[in-house]
Amino acid sequence: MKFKPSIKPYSGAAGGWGSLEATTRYVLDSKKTLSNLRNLLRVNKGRGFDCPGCAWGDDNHSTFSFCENGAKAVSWEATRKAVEPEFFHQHSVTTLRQQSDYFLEYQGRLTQPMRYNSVVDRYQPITWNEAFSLIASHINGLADPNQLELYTSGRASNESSYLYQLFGRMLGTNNFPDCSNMCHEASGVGLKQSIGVGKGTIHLEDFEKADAIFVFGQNPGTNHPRMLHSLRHAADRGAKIVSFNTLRERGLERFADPQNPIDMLTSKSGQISCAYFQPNLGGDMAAVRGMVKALLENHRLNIASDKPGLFDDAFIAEHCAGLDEYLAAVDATRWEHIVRQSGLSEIQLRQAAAIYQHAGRVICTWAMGITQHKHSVATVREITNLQLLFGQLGKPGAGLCPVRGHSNVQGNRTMGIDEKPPAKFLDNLAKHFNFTPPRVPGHNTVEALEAMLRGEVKVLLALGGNLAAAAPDTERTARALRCCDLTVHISTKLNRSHLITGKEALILPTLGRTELDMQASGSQFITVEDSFSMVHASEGVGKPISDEQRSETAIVAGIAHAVLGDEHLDWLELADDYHLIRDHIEATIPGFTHFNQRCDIPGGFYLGNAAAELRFSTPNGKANFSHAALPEFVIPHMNGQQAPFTLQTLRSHDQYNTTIYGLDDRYRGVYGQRDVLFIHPDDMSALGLNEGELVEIETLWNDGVIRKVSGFKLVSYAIPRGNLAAYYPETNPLVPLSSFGDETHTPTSKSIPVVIRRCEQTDSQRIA
Ligand SMILES: Nc1nc2c(c(=O)[nH]1)N[C@H]1C(S)=C(S)[C@@H](COP(=O)(O)OP(=O)(O)OC[C@H]3O[C@@H](n4cnc5c(=O)[nH]c(N)nc54)[C@H](O)[C@@H]3O)O[C@H]1N2
Ligand SMILES: Nc1nc2c(c(=O)[nH]1)N[C@H]1C(S)=C(S)[C@@H](COP(=O)(O)OP(=O)(O)OC[C@H]3O[C@@H](n4cnc5c(=O)[nH]c(N)nc54)[C@H](O)[C@@H]3O)O[C@H]1N2
Ligand SMILES: [Mo]
Repeated sequence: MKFKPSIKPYSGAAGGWGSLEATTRYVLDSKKTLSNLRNLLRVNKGRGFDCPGCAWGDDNHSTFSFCENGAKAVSWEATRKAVEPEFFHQHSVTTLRQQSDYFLEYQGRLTQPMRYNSVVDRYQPITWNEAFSLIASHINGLADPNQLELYTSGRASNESSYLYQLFGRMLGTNNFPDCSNMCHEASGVGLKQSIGVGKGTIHLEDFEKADAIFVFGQNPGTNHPRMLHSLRHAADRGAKIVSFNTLRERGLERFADPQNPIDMLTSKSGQISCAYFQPNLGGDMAAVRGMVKALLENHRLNIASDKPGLFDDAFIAEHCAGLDEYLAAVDATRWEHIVRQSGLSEIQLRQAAAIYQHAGRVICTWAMGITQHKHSVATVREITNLQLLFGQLGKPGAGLCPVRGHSNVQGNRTMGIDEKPPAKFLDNLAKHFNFTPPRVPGHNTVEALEAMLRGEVKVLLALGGNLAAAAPDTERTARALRCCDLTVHISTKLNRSHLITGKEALILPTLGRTELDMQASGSQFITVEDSFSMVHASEGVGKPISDEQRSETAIVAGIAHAVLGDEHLDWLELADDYHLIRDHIEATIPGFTHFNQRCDIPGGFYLGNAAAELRFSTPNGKANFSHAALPEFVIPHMNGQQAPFTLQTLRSHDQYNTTIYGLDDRYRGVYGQRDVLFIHPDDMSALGLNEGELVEIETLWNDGVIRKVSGFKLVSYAIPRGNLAAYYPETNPLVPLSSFGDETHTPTSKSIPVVIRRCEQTDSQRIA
């Protein structure tokens, strides 16, 4: 990069000129400026294509709505740069492995199917038919279908993921590890236990009606920039926005709307949060418990003086179970425990409780700061408890809102990308397609990697994503992938997972969501589901860079056809016309009645959410309060010993997961570099270290394995003492594969027990 690394605290608001400037820089940097702009204009309009950025909902009232990071995602995909066979001829896989993730993706779009030749250590061109035959010969040679893993990343469309899961189940496996296992799994598991449905209960419009919005463990300024519009509008009309975030995040403090000319001309920026609390990593369950303790006290005081209590007694009596046990757990939790674990004072938590108490309608949102801990399910359920006490379900302007990551990760689950599929779903498949689906649960991501390490997996198929870089314990993950006989990646861009191969490996180049998808019956659209359970169509407009690229749906159909033939299903016919796939979806998944017709509804259609209508599909038919005790320690630790620091791994402003667009993190004031470690200035001086010095970070874990990265520059930051933050995926080597969430297997990417020491030099290469 041409920029000199620097640290410069950011003084502006999130959004604003900085955001527009950065957007245009990305658009102009790519060589296809005009069509990029045209693409941008079509994002989220008419049928157009769905923004491949995040899973936030679309506001159909605004005429021109895109965000800086959506613009980056679109122009990154629409580049004219191409990785041709000549590139692979020049570079061996071993030499490519020395390159950074940024370099790999920056080479451009994959254009032709490639097969790894281990003799010359290079990828070489192969035809589609040869690729499909190779896959078929491996899969048909398996002793057991469970020797296959089918990974999915959350950009895959409903149509391609539906075919993919059907293919796996017709083969006889439920091995569907996916990115969601590393992401919002705890939200699904926790919400299902509490309210019977693992999805959020609100509509986008509810942000216009809420009196207060509590944002837990989320950085929308970078990861869901369009959410800032909703927060800003809510704040402008007087709603209280309360943030719980370990770091001071600019987007949660102030926001100038880059699409509002008045804001831009007057440099006006709106305050977002009226209160900002910085809990310890993993401290949110304690924080919410503290709020409830304060609210319960006020509730009882009211009742003692013959005033109405605070809680919604009628709602609780009609819809909930487990109140007494929960209140007993709250009574049994001591303030000392709450304060120590949350890192917030009793006064602060009483303040937060007071804001909650005086708001009629409350939305709670959350993301990775809540879900990537050991006790994440308990934390999601604690947030739900708070909402249930006040009857914040089934009314406008109120509810639960896990803000999803990948643009179609929620849709993937709806389509059956699920290693533990509900029995009813399998029954529907069995009946409609007349086969016997497997009933034994399959592997999630961590279990899949462990099975690979044990030598039990022969073939890995990956529908998108970058498992090698996204999964924890980088070195063990690499070893796991190398244990496979065949690894196959359906991808748009070159990434690390292509370079850590099984004995054999294939790269299958696919069209992106922004591109025209022409099949035998004409141009195809696909569908996706956002965080608000809205399903809508998406149709690409850009001309593909190569005739050899195929759509994900066509590739999955091609693989299924080669492996299974067309005895059960005419796979290739389905790829010719996606309407036929949607007919099968309609016949097997509730909520998709008249699916094809409803794809024409602008803005899409709502799938429905039983809990939002106060119907609870839990075993007792009620919304269930949980009554877990606060864990004694929230950070996984070895032998009862607390580590001096807890590290969270998070995203910079210039990245999309493992895709690194650039080396800046503007709102946090970091430029031209990524190997930085955010630390409280007093922690730095207590260790005799100085700003800008390089350190190594080592995980304290209980298996004797040394997990260490070095060359991280110290940056003093507004973060509570004892807490650290650094970017993912550079720090993935520090997350032990065996450290995961209770009931979820989600790697504990936000609570890694570590020590730090001064060091002299950088790791030039972290992945062997
Ligand atoms: N531009 C862009 N957009 C994206 C992505 C991207 O990489 N780039 N990724 C997409 C995906 S897959 C996802 S899942 C989402 C991720 O969206 P986020 O969850 O916002 O992502 P992270 O960067 O992991 O940020 C975690 C935030 O939670 C805070 N935090 C961490 N631990 C704790 C804690 O214990 N308590 C509290 N209260 N706060 C905590 C961190 O300080 C940080 O602000 O974004 C999606 N959108
Ligand atoms: N330490 C740490 N680890 C984490 C996290 C963390 O916060 N900290 N976050 C976790 C989370 S929330 C998630 S969701 C996972 C993400 O895990 P993944 O979803 O596996 O990773 P991505 O980086 O999103 O995948 C990027 C690759 O997808 C391919 N791609 C892009 N667009 C398309 C497309 O349209 N079709 C196809 N077929 N391929 C495409 C490109 O080749 C690109 O290189 O990482 C997890 N890992
Ligand atoms: Mo995610």
